[in-house]
Amino acid sequence: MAVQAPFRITVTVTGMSCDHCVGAVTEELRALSGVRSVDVTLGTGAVTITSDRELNGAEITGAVAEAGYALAD
Ligand SMILES: [Cu+2]
Repeated sequence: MAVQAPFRITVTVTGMSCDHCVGAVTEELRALSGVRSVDVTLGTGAVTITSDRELNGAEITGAVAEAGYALAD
């Protein structure tokens, strides 16, 4: 049985200023296949994504952009 621990990555999203921003980013990231949870800390812009598969940078960047935000360098 191939049970794999969930993958977890933390990125920094710039420009979020309120709960609406958090909701938009969370919604887009949760739409990616395999994503289990998205945890956003508004004050720092830290976004931790837990998923069943390894996400690639382009899809994370794309989802964040879809919400109207960008990743910090
Ligand atoms: Cu906002």
